[in-house]
Amino acid sequence: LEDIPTIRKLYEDSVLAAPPQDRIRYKPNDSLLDRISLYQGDITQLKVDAIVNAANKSLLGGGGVDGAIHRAAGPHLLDECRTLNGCNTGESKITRGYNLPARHVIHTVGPVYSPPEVEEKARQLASCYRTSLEVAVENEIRHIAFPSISTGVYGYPIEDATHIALGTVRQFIESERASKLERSIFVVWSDKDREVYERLIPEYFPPV
Ligand code: AR6
Repeated sequence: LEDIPTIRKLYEDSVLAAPPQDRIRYKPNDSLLDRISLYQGDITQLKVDAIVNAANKSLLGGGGVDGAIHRAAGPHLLDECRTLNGCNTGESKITRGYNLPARHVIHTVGPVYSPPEVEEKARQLASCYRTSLEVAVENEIRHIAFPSISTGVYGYPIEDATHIALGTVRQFIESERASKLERSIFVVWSDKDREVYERLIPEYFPPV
C-alpha cells in the first residue's frame, strides 16, 4: 500500500504545486480523504486484502478485467467460482485470490447499460459497490480495490458511473459498520478515466 497514495497525499502534492493564494482551498482536514486512493494501473498487481472483479452472471470468466484476474489468479479461481452458482446483477460473492497478490476476490456483476432503463441501471451499479463493501466488512477486509465496474464491455458512461462509485463508497465508509475498512482504492486503467475521477473526487471528498 505504500505505493498507493491516499487522496490526502494527492491533495498535499497539489498544495505544493498551487500558488499561495490557492493553498488554503486545498488544505485537507477531512479524515475521509485518508480512506480512499486513486490508482492507475493493473488491479491484478495490487497486494490488498481484496480486489473487486467486474464479472458476469456466470462467474465463469470473460474478457476485460475479469479475464485479467482469472489469468493472474490461475485455474483454481475458476474451480472455486464453479461452486458459487453464478451471481445476480448488483450482487457480490467472495473467493480466495489464489496466485494473485490480493488475498481475496469479490466478484460483482454490473448492469449492461441500456437506455431508457437508466434509473434501474444506476440502482444496480450502486448495489455492486454497496454489496462488495458489505461482503468486505463481513470478511474483515481492510483494503479493497475497485475497477470501474460496467464501464468497459457493459457500456456504462464513465461520468455517470463515477458519480455512482464515489457517492456509494462515501456513503458506506461514513457508516458505523465500515469502521474497520481502512482504505478503498479506485483503480483506473485509462488516462480518460483517471481524468474523470480526479475531477469528481473533490465533489464527494472535498479537500476543505
Ligand atoms: N486492471 C484494472 N482495470 C482494468 C483492467 C485491469 N487489468 N483491465 C480492464 N480494466 P470491463 P464491464 C478496466 O469490460 O464493463 C467481462 O467479459 C477497463 O478499462 O472489464 O463491467 C466480464 O466477464 C474498464 O475501465 O468490465 C463481463 O462479461 C473497467 O476495467 C463484462 O466483461 C471495466 O471494464 C463486464 O463488463
